Amino acid sequence: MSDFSGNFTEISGLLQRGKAKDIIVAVQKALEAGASPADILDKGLIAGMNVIGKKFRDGEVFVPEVLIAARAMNNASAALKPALAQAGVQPVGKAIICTVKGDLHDIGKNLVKMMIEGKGIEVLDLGVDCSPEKVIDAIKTSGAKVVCLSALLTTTMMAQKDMIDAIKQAGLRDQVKIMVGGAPVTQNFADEIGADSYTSDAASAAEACRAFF
Ligand code: B1M
Repeated sequence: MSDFSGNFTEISGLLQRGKAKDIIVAVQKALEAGASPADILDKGLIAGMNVIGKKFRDGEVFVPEVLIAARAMNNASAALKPALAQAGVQPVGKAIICTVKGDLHDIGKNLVKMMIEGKGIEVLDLGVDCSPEKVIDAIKTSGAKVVCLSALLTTTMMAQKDMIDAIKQAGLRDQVKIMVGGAPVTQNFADEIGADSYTSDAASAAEACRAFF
């Protein structure tokens, strides 16, 4: 039990305002005052990221604000990591994310990654222009339960289908849920190619991903 009577709202607020330096100090102060790392994560950081996620989905904040909040989240998570490891707080699970083969767009993918991390899920980021072989290797070695595929070009949407087909052929389809997204992708397309989830924005993607754990 933590006897920390301080303010998780302050940490949440610093995250929402993207105060990347101040948030490290606030996290360290909270730890010194006896707050549990899990509470700092859940009631401070993830709570703040949930607010940003909802505002982003509702068009109240835009990409720059989300990226700035993401940077604060990364800093705060790094500051919290040793304490979390010591306290034995485990992430709820692991997901893989990438932009598919032939596609170099990564801004949306990075936002989706960050929102998913904000749900307490560890994300293995395989980057852009990602081949099915790379994803298949990662499924085998990481134990990830979810694979998230981003595509921004009409010409690379079909690489999402190729990825799903390759995962099937490798005999791994039952081990993972596959989520697809990106500006040209639709629910119909996702259904056609046999994906488990389509979402149109990063906040909904994070919610859908969390539901798979
Ligand atoms: Co490119 N580009 N681009 N581009 N680019 C688009 C996508 C385009 C629509 C521009 C246009 O013509 N109007 C067009 C695609 C047309 C089409 O196919 N229909 C296009 C083109 C043609 C190209 C090139 C072919 C241009 C050329 O070289 N002739 C080339 C292709 C390179 C390649 O990938 N092989 C190219 C290159 C580039 C840059 C490198 C210059 C740069 C990318 C830089 C980077 O990502 N690091 C770039 C950019 C920036 C864009 C635009 C302007 C912005 C994309 C972006 O980041 N949006 C874009 C036009 C536009 O969208 N207005 C365009 C912001 C981002 C937050 O949104 O990525 O949609 P988005 O992500 C959203 C959702 O889609 C969703 O959540 C995110 C946040 O809410 N989402 C998911 C994304 N992934 C998800 C996964 C999920 C769920 C939701 O589940 C797993």
